[in-house]
Amino acid sequence: FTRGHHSVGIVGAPSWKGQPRAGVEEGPDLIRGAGLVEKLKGQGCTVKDYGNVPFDEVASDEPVHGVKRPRAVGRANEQLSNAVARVKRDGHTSVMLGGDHSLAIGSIHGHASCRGELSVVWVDAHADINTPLTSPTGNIHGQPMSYLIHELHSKIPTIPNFSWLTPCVRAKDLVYIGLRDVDPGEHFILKNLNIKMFSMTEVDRLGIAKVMEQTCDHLFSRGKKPIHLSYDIDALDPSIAPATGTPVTGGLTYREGIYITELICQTGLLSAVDMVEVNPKRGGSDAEISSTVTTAVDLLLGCFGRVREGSHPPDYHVPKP
Ligand code: 4U7
Ligand code: MN
Ligand code: MN
Ligand code: MN
Repeated sequence: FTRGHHSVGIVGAPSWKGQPRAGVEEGPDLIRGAGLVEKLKGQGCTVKDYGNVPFDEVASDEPVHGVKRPRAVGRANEQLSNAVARVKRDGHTSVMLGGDHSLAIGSIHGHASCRGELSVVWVDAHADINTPLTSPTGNIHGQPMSYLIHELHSKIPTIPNFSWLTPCVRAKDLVYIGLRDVDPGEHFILKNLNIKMFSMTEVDRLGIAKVMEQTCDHLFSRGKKPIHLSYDIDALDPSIAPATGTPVTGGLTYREGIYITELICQTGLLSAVDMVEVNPKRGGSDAEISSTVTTAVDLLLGCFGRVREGSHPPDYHVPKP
């Protein structure tokens, strides 16, 4: 009963093979354990939990073009794409719980396979647009956007178990918010393709309200497409969300992070969300883990109608004594 009725389909993606640190595969169950489904229902959403995707085993998985665990990540994302396509066919807004950020390959591909052209809002300390050949680490969680962008197709080498994937996002339909750790190859790509980005410098200069205004102006100037919000918890400052694999100091405040979700919700165009890179094994204490997980839940609640001013059902009346 806040800002209309949302129908949400949850997919757990306990992926970790896009990066080297154990623990991120526990993200989906941890976020559920913090009451996500109950809280969404409590704010008037219909929720269907599709469970965690059981990833197929891959026997041997030597690096290819420097890319680590390509076969496992390629196959997992094919499965994730199919899972999201099913959620979209069933008529829900898709919520994918990660897991490492390589899952965005399957999540965005599956979303686009059902809805066509998308707007992508990528909230992250990192741009995750290294190609296999620009990547300083070989970790696929730093590469997903490069596989998805039409304009980069010719720069992507052939990688085993990725033959199902075709690019589905235009550079002009992508906006970044929160960047503060961008590799040289990534920076070249962002500038060269003229991709809209609001680094932490722009967040400081403009304030988050103008950043969201300009994000919407940019995306809607060519017509309104369904929005795919890919939210890396490391976009937030490590003082709020420390339990993550690649924390970077100087991030978004809790309030800025929540404001982004409130504004995206208000567009009425949100069609899929990823919430990724929550890693309990990277938290230094229970308090650090729970503040990270609680923040992830709060961001998702903001995506689905929670507003800080409070709300009431349309038939509410003040009890008479
Ligand atoms: B995350 C990095 F080199 N850019 O490519 C890389 F700094 O999904 C980090 O945003 C990527 O957390 C971080 O490996 C991926 C590195
Ligand atoms: Mn990141
Ligand atoms: Mn990321
Ligand atoms: Mn990270």
